[in-house]
Amino acid sequence: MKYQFPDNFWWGSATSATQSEGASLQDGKSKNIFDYWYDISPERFHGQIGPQNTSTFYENYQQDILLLQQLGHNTFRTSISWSRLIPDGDGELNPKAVTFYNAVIDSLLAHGITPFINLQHFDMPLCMQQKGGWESRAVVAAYARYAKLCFTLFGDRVKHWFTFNEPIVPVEAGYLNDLHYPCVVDFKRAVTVAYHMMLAHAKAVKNYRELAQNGEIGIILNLTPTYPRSDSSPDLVAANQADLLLNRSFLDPVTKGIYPDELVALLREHNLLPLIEPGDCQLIAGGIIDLLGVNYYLPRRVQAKEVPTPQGQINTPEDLFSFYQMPGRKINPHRGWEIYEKGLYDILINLKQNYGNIPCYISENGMGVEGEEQFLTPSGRVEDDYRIEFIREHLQWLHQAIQEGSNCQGYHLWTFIDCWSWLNAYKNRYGLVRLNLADQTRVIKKSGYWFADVAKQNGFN
Ligand code: BGP
Repeated sequence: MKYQFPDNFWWGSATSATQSEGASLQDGKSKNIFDYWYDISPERFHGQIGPQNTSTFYENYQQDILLLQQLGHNTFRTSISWSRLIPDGDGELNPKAVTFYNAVIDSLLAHGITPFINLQHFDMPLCMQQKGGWESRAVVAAYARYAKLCFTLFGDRVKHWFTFNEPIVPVEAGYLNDLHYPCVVDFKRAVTVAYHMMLAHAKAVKNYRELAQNGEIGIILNLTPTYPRSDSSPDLVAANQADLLLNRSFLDPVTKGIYPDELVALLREHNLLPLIEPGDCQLIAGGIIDLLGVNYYLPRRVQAKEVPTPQGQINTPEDLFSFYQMPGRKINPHRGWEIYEKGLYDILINLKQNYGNIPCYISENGMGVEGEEQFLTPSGRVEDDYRIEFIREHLQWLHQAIQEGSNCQGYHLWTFIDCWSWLNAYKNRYGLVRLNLADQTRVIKKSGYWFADVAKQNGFN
């Protein structure tokens, strides 16, 4: 069978500033929260490897863009580092950063690759975190100014913008689960962080539309589909609450301009509502996106709590429901994540049926594998057939969704080159290109050649 994708389908990959640029404190860049956290708690990072150098895109972007071309990319997403562009968060531009991002954008375009630019990928400038981070409305205003500066500087050439990557991650990892700095565990503060990120998103969208630059603006969400353990009423309630808190808290406002009533009621019931100021609802209503990026790695399986948490003692979302491991699940043992290819299809059909079939694309999907050196051939190439299989099986479900009318316009892999991961450093390799950490050389893996061929044929057999 031939899996043929629509004309002009986007084939590419995604990365982020912190995970690829390196030069984390060079040429005027100030610290972001990961630079700082590594300074004070290196033991929280796998192998005690921090974000200083990552995959050296800052130095080697020209070489990397040539690789992207070899990998058949017609599109590529990265992010701008706020702490590189505006080192004090809210003041002067860093001219070296402007030169760098201009060079990257121009080089991508010169090689026939459309740049997709994201404004924030977990990397809050430290100075902004010290002013309260997303708990502060002043930081929301500074972000909106930063966004506007980006549009003004680069919007003549960049026509696909994203306000955030996975905004739920700073909420969960930074304010609920003690996984990212600032390592707070506080449900009410987490809700405020999420709400303020939504206000920041809506302000950026407003600024973008006022400039009338004739492009698209969106957001990238990790729409982890939620599956209840069973059809019993408590399991269904638990799954619905997880979905409201972890998916629809961003998906609904960015696509419908309004939060789900059920979510508002749930937050009110547990005294978790944030401070809502006059004008907020109008602002959020204006934040409806043009394009949705969907990151998909794994499903979320949910069951009711064995013993319900007493009213008044709800301190984290997991006081409302429990996660559930499906017996016999397929798993990527390196990352500990279930592999469930059909989840991609379920997300796209949900967007079609319940979200007006909004234009979207798969903005991240991929497989991190530890110890890939064992698959190196004598010529130095990684024979990563497992990655090819992973991508192919997801693309088959994506194709099925498109056949059924999904408005999905592309597929971006995480990621083109093995890169530094927030907690796992280089433990799990995700790239189509192997990065040799000792000398920074780059060698295309078997999956890279396969991916380039799929992109060229706009499909596969
Ligand atoms: C996504 C992030 C990426 C990337 C990826 C892989 O959630 O947007 O930045 O890191 O996950 O996850 P990890 O690096 O944790 O293995």
